[in-house]
Amino acid sequence: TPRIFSGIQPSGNLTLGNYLGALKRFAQKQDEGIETIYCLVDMHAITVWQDPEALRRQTREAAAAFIASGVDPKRSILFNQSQVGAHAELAWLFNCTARLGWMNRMTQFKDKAGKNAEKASLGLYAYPALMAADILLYHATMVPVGEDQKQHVELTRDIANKFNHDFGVDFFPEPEPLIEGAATRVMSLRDGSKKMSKSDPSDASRINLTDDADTIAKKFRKARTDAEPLPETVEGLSERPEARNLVNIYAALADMTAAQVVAEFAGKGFGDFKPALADLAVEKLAPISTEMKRLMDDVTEIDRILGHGAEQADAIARPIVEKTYDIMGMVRSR
Ligand code: AQP
Repeated sequence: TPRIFSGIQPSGNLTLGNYLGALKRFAQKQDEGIETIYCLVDMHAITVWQDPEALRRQTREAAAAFIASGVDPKRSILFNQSQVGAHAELAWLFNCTARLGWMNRMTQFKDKAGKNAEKASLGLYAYPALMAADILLYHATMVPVGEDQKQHVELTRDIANKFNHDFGVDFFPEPEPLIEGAATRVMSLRDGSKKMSKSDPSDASRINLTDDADTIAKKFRKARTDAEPLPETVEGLSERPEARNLVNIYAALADMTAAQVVAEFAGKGFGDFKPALADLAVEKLAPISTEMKRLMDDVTEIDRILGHGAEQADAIARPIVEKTYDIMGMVRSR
């Protein structure tokens, strides 16, 4: 049976990129009646420094963002990773399956470690093995992610395949990345060649889910663009990354295709398009930020949801990690 697993790092304010690339689709998958498991991956977040108080707040805020985006804790399992110890356990077993050469090819490590890779944490380097554990711990078959995570899901398949081959079993499925929709890679509003990211030092580069209407309008108004009007067809966007990004954001927010958006705005300049985009973004995001604020007023409810989700997740994960130890020859006698 198909089962979906995906996660988000509670490492800062969630962005419009996280919403369109992940949260909005998480809710859609749940509504399609597929079994869905969603995780706030706090153990991934600490691969770079996190202030403890900030991490606690961001984890609860990210949980609020899931719920406000339509993930229903009654129909999806929603929890934070560190409350289910099996993630760390299976990650260690996969550290012994994955090869250094595979890790060396991961572009996210290179991007995040930057020039001074000697100073990066060992955890940042091993991140993809923990992500493989997150997914395979539930025998998940589908992983909705943005374009940037495709390489990690492919590595997960390699780990599953090598494990099965090494031990002569058919135990771990090879999961598929689900990269769908008009906004699989939302770009920075300041630089059309960089992805929109919650850790970008420039706040103007992104729309945060908690931004108010004026801030959203201002950020879109100041978004970098060229001076041409919108083209007649999407092909006309191919050499215009900033314009294409804004069209894709509009399309994803409105549940349209980029071609439909271009057809509607053909010949109009950004003086017309940007305010329309800002209005649409405010219309879609304002209810989410209002609901997030309400949920954050009393975090006991969020904590209860995460605790209950962790129990549900553990009930699936525990037998799978136990079976993995057994396959590898570790004595199980308690
Ligand atoms: N710009 C984006 N466009 C589309 N999808 C995106 N995602 C992130 N940014 C974009 C998707 O959101 C999910 C969760 O990502 P994450 O928080 O685990 O880590 P990330 O991909 O590293 O995201 P950020 O915002 O760039 O975080 P930081 O700055 O902390 O590294 C994933 O499905 C991702 O594809």
